Amino acid sequence: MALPNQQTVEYPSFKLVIVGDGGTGKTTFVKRHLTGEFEKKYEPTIGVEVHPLDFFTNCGKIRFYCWDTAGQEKFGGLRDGYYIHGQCAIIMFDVTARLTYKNVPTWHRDLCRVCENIPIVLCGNKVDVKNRQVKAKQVTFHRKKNLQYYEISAKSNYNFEKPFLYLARKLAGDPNLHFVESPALAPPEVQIDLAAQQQHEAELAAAASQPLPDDDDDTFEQSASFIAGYVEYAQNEEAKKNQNGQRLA
Ligand SMILES: Nc1nc2c(ncn2[C@@H]2O[C@H](COP(=O)(O)OP(=O)(O)OP(=O)(O)O)[C@@H](O)[C@H]2O)c(=O)[nH]1
Ligand SMILES: [Mg+2]
Repeated sequence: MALPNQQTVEYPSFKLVIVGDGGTGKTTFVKRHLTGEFEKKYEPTIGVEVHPLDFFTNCGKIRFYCWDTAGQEKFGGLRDGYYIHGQCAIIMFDVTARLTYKNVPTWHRDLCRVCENIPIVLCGNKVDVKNRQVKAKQVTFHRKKNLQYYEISAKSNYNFEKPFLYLARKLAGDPNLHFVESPALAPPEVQIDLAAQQQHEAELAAAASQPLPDDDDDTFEQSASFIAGYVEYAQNEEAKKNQNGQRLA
């Protein structure tokens, strides 16, 4: 799936849509592979940027055309329009910002409206930060929707290849596919605390065997916005009544 002005390649290529709140690290993640530069300054993406990322597997080369979309509402551009013909996706949130995880169901819903039944990876980014707000065991959305989840850190290269490998295996229909060469990555910006991260991964694995919590994020978000909408409506009605009352008086 290439853009009209983009060179096409003779090996398999797939459109990968990357979504998630603004500032979660989507652009940083994509650029780890591409330019070898880590962008410290946060520059919000406007609309979408498409980058071809190649990987070498035991079955040959594979290319992901990464559609790195804007997370910020005001820079959203075509939004859902970018998802059309998406063949796989990454939904990213930031483990240091709870709201970005709360918004995951909305990104997932919007994506699935356009792209039905595509392999999707949920990524919790910035696990290099000590004071994370979303703990590994609190991440349950992937289990409800049958997605793959990885904890990643674009800044330290931790688990960089995992989402791509999962998607490549799904798209190739070969669970044994593996990468034979590591892509050239920028040197890690920070060293991850591996012992602490191993503890998080263990918690995640332990949580996977627990029953899912009753509260459904989707339902919660939807009923919360319904209640907020209703309160606004009631307040408007009340204000109208008061105005009419004043006029009649
Ligand atoms: N500590 C830490 N910071 C990161 C990591 N990844 C990205 N950042 C920082 O997070 C900020 C936002 O990164 P971007 O990649 O621009 O975020 P984005 O998701 O593309 O944002 P939008 O384009 O607005 O949707 C930047 O200041 C990055 O330096 C990470 O793994 N760890
Ligand atoms: Mg961006």
